[in-house]
Formats: sequence, C-alpha cells, structure tokens
Amino acid sequence: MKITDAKVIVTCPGRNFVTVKIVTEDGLYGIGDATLNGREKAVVSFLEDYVLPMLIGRDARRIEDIWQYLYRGVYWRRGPVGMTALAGVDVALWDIKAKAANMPLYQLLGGRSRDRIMTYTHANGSDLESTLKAVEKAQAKGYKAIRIQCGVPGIDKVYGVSKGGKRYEPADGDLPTEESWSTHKYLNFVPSVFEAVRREFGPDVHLLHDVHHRLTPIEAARLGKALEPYHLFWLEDCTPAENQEAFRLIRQHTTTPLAVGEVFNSLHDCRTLIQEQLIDYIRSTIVHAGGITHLRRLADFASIYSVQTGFHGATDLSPVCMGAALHFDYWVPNFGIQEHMAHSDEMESVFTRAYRFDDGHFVPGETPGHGVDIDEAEAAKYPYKRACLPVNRLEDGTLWNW
Ligand code: KDG
Ligand code: MG
Repeated sequence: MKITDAKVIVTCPGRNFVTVKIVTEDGLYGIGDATLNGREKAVVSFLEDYVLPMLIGRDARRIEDIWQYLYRGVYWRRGPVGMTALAGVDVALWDIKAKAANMPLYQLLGGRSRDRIMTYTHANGSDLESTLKAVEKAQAKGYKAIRIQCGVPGIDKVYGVSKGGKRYEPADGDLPTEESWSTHKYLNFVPSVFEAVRREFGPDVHLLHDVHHRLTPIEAARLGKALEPYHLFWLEDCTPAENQEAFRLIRQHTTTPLAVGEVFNSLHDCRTLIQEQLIDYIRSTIVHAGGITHLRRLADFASIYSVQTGFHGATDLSPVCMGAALHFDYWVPNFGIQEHMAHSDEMESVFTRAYRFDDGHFVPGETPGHGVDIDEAEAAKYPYKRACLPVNRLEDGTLWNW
C-alpha cells in the first residue's frame, strides 16, 4: 500500500490548525493533527520541507518502521516541533490502517477497556461568584469532573480565566501580550475558592486545577497541602518540570494528586517523574508526543508505576487529536481522565467527527479509522492567522513562567 501523496492543510476556523493528510495508491487516506499552538508554521515547514517528501513511495502499513525512520533515523531528534510533525504522520497512518481493516481504531489497539470515557471541562470566572456559576453550568451539562480557574483579586489577567464572557483562548496577539503575576496574592486566595466550591457543590464532583507552571517547588508543596481538605482530582503543572527531581520535594509534603506533562514530547521528559512515582497523571498527548506509536510506549511504562493517563485536550488540539485520543482512552488500561474543551461552531463545520458526548463522558464512535475527517473546501475558507501565546512577568517586571 504505497503512499502516493502527503500534504499539510492549514486552516483557522477561530484558531489555527495544522492537519497532515496521507493518501495511498488504492485511494485510502488518513489524517493526523500536527498543531503546535503559536508555532504552527514551524511544524508546517518541518513537514513540507523535510518529512513529507520522505514518505512518498513508502508502504503505509509499516507504521513502526516509518516512526523509527523519522525518529531514530534523524540526527536531530525530539523537541516539540519534530515530535508534533511526527505525530501528525503517525496518526494519519493509524487512521489508514484502521480504515483498511474496516475497524474503529480502538479495536486495532486491543479493544475497549471501558464503556465510556470520563472527561473534564473548564469552569472559570473573573471572581468567585461567576466561577461558582460556571461550575453550576458545567454540572448542568453533565460533567462529573470540572477544572476550576478563578480570577485573583489584585491580578489583572489570570491564566485560564476569560474576559467579557468570551470563550477562553490563550493565543491572541500578533505578538505576545504581557500578563503580570503575583504568587503571594494567588497562594493566599486559591484555597478559599476550593473551599467555596466544596461548600456549594458537595464532595462528589471531581475538581481539578491548573497552576500552569507558576510556582517554585516549595510554593507548590504549600499549595498542595493547603488544598488537601478539598480532595482535588489533580493539581496540574504546579511547577515547571524541566527539573524532574524537583517533584521529590513536593511529593514529600502533600497527598494532593499531581498531573504533569502537556508540554512534554517524549517519554524521556518524564522518565524520573514516572519511575519514582512523583506524579499520578501523565498529561502528554498524541499530537505533541510522537503520536499513538510513542504514547502507547509511554502509557505502558507509566502503568508499571501506577501512573494514569490524563490527556491534554484544550481547544488548540484539533478534533483530529481528540478523536485519536478518545480511541486511545477507550483502550488504555491505565486511563485516568480526558480533558475536553468545546470547539467553536466554525471549527465543527471544518471537521466532521464520529465521537460524541454523553453525560460527562465521551465515546469515540464505531466509524473505521479514528472517525474524524476534514472538509478541505470548508477549511480553505479560513486562512491562517498569526496568534501568539502570552508571556508573564512578576509585578516588579521580572520575566516569569506563563
Ligand atoms: O497552548 C497552550 C494551552 O493548550 C494550554 O495553556 C492549556 O494548560 C492548558 C490545559 O491544561 O488545557
Ligand atoms: Mg494545563
């Protein structure tokens, strides 16, 4: 089954998406997400200038060999751009293989391990009152797990909190906008938010929170400890994880479950975190970590150490990634939870999908392949629009983690 064509489709139905499409000699095709928020064109160039020409004439059925060729065969390995490009190719090939077998992708992976996939959504508000309303709304939609982000008094713009009732989208300006940050104000305020949410909504709802890399390890330990009475499902990215050993200190101080890894692009980024059981959930997902082929290895490794999956699923990951992730979630034995943020209506017109929401859960659908397709004519109506993620400074002007 020779590959006869491989191309990239870039579209911006509300936000930028990069999709790889691979076509075979018998007319079967597959698609994969290769979107790297704020760095989309770097991946497009990587694919068009280097990766895609190498695919023509190869046998689309040899997914493992193609993966090894594009990873081991390349001198400059890993990194977010390369691993996102590789993921786009890998998922398109799995899509083709499952279509050729006339099976939904999860069947090829080993069949389903569960009936439905628990997903969490986001509830955010500029103050406590609007945050509590957002939680109520999420519950009314059926979500059993809710990520809570709340504006902090004295900080103008807080990660994860939308302004003016708009949907939260992190990438906006033509150049990065600058936000400011006060750890002191944040740490003093956040526990009171979770206290109010538990008081209002009781013990059953799963609560999550994303610190988005803002704290030092000892500050993260303090927050984890302060949040223990509210039994979080997880505390995410409480400190940057380049230094994996830093989590030893956090772990010594708190039983709040920890999730890390949406910015990781390979198993090597989290080997110590997993092996020493310093985290509970691994967030790396298919689009940024080398596709299904690599994630399968990562998840199996994590399973030995009781670390569960908790795939990233923000709106900058396209429905193609979500579709593939849901097939993976259906199969993976050490599944924890799946993130979901609803895409815009424009987006839903570009991508058709078999996956569907059902009472706080998703199912991937029974369509052969991963069940997501792209309408190229519709995609062409939305040309690429440059958008950057913000940067962050402390109140004295020091550059900080966003
Ligand atoms: O592109 C960056 C976003 O995907 C990220 O800010 C979202 O942290 C995020 C999350 O947990 O969804
Ligand atoms: Mg996050």
